Amino acid sequence: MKKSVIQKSLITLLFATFITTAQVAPTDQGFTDTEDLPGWTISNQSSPMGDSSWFQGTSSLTIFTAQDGEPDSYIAANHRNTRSQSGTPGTICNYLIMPDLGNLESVSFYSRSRIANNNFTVFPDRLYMVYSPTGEINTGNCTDGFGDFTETLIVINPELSKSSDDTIGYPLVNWKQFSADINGNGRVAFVYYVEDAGFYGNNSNYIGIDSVSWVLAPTPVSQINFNPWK
Ligand SMILES: [Ca+2]
Repeated sequence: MKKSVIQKSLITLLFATFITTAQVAPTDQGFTDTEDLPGWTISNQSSPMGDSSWFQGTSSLTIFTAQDGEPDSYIAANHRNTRSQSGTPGTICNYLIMPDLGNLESVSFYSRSRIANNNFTVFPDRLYMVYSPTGEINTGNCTDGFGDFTETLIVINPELSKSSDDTIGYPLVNWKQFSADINGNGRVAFVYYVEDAGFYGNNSNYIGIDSVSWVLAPTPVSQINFNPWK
């Protein structure tokens, strides 16, 4: 082997090592494994409390598959977040709180719901994206507020419409992307909030969230550890 080829190989190897050892903070979450979500917090405040919370999506084609990645790689919640009884529906109020990510510029994600198993009926779903400016993550019961999450950034299907028009109701057939500007250090949460919900309710079925991504604000020069004297 010529010397120049050996040198070139060595440089390539060193560069590859540098690339694989460089620590880059993640800027997205694709929900490959919802049991392994470092820094994410789940808080189900539904009333009455149900037997499900946020869980791994399903790969079943008859429900729906992920927006991106493996078929089940999304996070889901459903009408069983509350335990309703005949004549007394429940209120779903289930938080999926993002980690403390620092100074956020914006957050985007995909979401969708589905038409019922009879391929006809719509049990409307609703999702809030809310923001805690202080970074505290105490949760409210939804009916009286969202606790520390005092700012509402996005509401998907605010009026619990059964419309198949995804500019009015929840996207029922395809995933749709949503995004919001944040410009702050607080915490962001998704809240599955549906009244008259549960198996016996007129509302709530099954929703998914996938491909959450975020943009961090550039570090201001004043915050860089730069000493003007030496
Ligand atoms: Ca995914």
